[in-house]
Amino acid sequence: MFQMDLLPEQLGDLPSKQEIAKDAYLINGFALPNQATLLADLQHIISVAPLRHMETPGGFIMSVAMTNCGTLGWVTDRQGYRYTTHDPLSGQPWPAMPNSFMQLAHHAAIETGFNDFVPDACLINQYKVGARMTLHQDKNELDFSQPIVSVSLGIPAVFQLGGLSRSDKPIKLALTHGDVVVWGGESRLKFHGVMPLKANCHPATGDYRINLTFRKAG
Ligand SMILES: O=C(O)CCC(=O)C(=O)O
Ligand SMILES: [Mn+2]
Repeated sequence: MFQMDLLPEQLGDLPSKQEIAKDAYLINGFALPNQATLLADLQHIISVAPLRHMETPGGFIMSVAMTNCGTLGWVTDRQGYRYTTHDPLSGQPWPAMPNSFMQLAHHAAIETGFNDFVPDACLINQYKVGARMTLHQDKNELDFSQPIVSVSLGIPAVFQLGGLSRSDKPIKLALTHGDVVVWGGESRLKFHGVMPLKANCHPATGDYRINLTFRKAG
């Protein structure tokens, strides 16, 4: 079990939180206080389970490079989208989820009213200029009562949050370093995506945006 050594009320002035849709929130800067630890832990994960461009079931190579930590990791290949316990590249279990990741996700969920979120999967997405994620639903998880917690690091991106049908017009949110988006409840299965990344540079990540998507998958 992970340690809970920093409660949200001990973080000092909390960043602004806004409800962007029913049961969906943006908390600006929520990850900033712990960014140094998060980035160091991220480097370790990537050294063990490198970022890679996965193939979709339809045979397209994803523009976003991905890896995972936690007991379950999300993968895609010609066989489909699914969670695995092991990294298909190395044959080894995915790296353990660091305490810093677990605490961040757990506290962001509490901050938005989801009190017992303990993720078992963290998908790490790396976007370079031009990379994007088309509108999709996160629905490979077993339990939709748990929210998604999504952390943005590095260069800015435009996040889209739509409705329960693909054709619903999405709202657009500018996400910057340290922002956290949480969606659950009535929004858990809403379509969402990321617009093609514009060229930029950030001291923490260089030319890249990193996204950490926390889920209770199993
Ligand atoms: O990069 C993001 O902000 C969203 C990522 C996402 O939706 C996913 O990995 O399923
Ligand atoms: Mn998603």
